[in-house]
Amino acid sequence: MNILNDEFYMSLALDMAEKAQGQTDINPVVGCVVVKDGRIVGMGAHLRRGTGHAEVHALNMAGTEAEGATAYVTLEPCSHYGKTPPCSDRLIKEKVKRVVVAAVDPNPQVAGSGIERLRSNGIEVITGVLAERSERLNETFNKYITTGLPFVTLKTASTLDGRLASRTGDSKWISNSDARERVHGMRHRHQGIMVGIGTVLADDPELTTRTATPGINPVRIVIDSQLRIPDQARLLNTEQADTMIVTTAQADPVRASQLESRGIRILRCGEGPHVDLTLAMRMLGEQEISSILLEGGGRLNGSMLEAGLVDRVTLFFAPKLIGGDMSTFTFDGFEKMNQAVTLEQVEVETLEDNVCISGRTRYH
Ligand code: AOF
Ligand code: ZN
Repeated sequence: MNILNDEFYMSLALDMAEKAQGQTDINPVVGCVVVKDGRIVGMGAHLRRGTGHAEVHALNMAGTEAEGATAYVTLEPCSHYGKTPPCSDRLIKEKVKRVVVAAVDPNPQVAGSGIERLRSNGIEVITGVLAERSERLNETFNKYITTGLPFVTLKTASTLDGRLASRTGDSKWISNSDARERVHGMRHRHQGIMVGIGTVLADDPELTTRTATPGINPVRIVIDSQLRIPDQARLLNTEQADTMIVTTAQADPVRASQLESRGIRILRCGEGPHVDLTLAMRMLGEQEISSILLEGGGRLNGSMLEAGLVDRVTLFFAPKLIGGDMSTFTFDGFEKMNQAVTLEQVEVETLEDNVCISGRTRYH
């Protein structure tokens, strides 16, 4: 698209926001472009929680050119004092003439009041330009800010017959290198990465972000109701990334303090014998973990799905058939087809001979 219209500039603002995914902590990704007389005079993105919002960077660049200009913002300008002052006030102060917004900010402290404030100060405001793309970029933020719960993306890499490993537990490698590279990008974009103790015992994973360019490591979260994690597990080496273990009130306090003395955070969720996953999500949210990439194994995948705690499913399939019972989802299963968890907004992508299917879950 190369016509100079609202979508042209908004897509540039969205491109900036998209590239900042994974580095804004619990904050949304936001981009802003300021245009005056057919020329871009300022642009910016929110890059880190606690630092300037997108509008502030773009307006600083525009300087006096902001007067009479149009500002394109991927998220409604804020109207509250958070870690930074309200962007809507700044747009008013700079005498911007028109503001084009993609999505409304679902933060209850904002939720339309930023737009209201601009309008009541005589600024023309247009909303909904490329809104869906903005909402998709901030799907984790949108859930967390309205519920306090982390957004969970369940990812699997399986054979075509839905197996995570061979019957002897061999899993290296199922998916191709493009799919594996994609997963590391997903790790970068989530604040937490979660596995069950079964996966730790079977694979001794590192769960760090290994991409061609350095990525950010999510906090590693292990669901381990009896603190069975072995001393030599790679996840207990916290040089590169933090580790949290989610267990129960029944867990051995001596083992817990040994682990804590190695810098591991222990979260007790429920009386046991199993971890209360619903409570775990609430407690992880309280720890300001707003997004989690769930990487299995089959038992934890099944339990999380059954408990209705999965928001997005991203499944990579390799064209292989292996049989056995190492299923991607291990749980009793629903009785009727109309109880199935269905996917919406489904996206299908081929990565050479692998296929990725992703969608938002809908529970019945
Ligand atoms: C904007 N532009 O670039 C961002 C916005 O603690 P603070 O001050 O950083 O405020 C965080 C809240 O501000 C966040 O929850 C969301 O509602 C909004 N983020 N708003 O106008 C931005 N990052
Ligand atoms: Zn703001």
